[in-house]
Amino acid sequence: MTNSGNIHKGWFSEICPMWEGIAVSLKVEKLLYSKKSRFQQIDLYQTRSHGRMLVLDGIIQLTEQDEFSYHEMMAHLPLLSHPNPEHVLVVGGGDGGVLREINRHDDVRFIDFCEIDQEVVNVSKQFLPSIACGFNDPRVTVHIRDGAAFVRECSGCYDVIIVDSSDPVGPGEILFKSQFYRDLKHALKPGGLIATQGENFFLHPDWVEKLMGVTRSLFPIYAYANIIVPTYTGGHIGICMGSLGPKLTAPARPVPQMLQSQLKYYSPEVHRAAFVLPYFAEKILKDKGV
Ligand code: SPM
Repeated sequence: MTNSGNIHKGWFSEICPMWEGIAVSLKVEKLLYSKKSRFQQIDLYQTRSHGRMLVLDGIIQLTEQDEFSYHEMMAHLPLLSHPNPEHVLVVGGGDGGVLREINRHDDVRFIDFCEIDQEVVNVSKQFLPSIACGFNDPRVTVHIRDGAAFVRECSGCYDVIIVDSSDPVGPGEILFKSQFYRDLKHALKPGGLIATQGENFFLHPDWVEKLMGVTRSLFPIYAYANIIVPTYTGGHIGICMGSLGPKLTAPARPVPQMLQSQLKYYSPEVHRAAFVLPYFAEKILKDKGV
């Protein structure tokens, strides 16, 4: 089995200098796809226990077994925090998982989807059909280009912007800069809100502090939510949220029964609970004025 380098005796390990000394490992049975695109190394594995797994530059982006937790929360927390989200932008998330979840909302009328790497979309459509199933929805316009540049050109366009980035190494790095957050704010309609991939407070308290510090400096309402994702190193990941109006920590409206019946992770109770952080994480944010 050839690969991006982190295979030993049939086990893939996610080894990364950003989380030195710790790695998630999955037993893999077959490498289904492996190619370097213009932007990154893309690998797609069949795992023993977690279905198929998408890996970019050696970092796990999703497994079929637990992708629902991240994708549901990245989409439904912001969309259900907004009273009437009609215009939505997704930056990143070329696998289509967040898009699939947004499409479940009948009240959303227009979705711009901006991903830098066409190859990630192609591979996901080919190998992850249950995830990359939303691209043909008539409400969706796909833009294959740099998300930071796309956002910079928008002014007052969106009710909700969701940034499903990889980690701040490689092509995702620019999506963690303060200027990008300023551009996100500028791209919102009055009363709009953003949700961005917010890293992990066990492994990266410095990143969480930085992202929440920027969010706090720009938005009158801000909050950090927590999601359990067993196959991300550290076992969880956060969402940084900033709002120009709606409160974030509870749903703004009832969850339609049809929507709830399709979900496995999100519920109104989980929405509220996601913002309750362990004492040390709360303290990190408070001590830094966040
Ligand atoms: N649609 C799936 C894309 C996933 N985007 C987030 C990936 C983050 C992976 N690394 C998490 C490591 C936690 N330190």
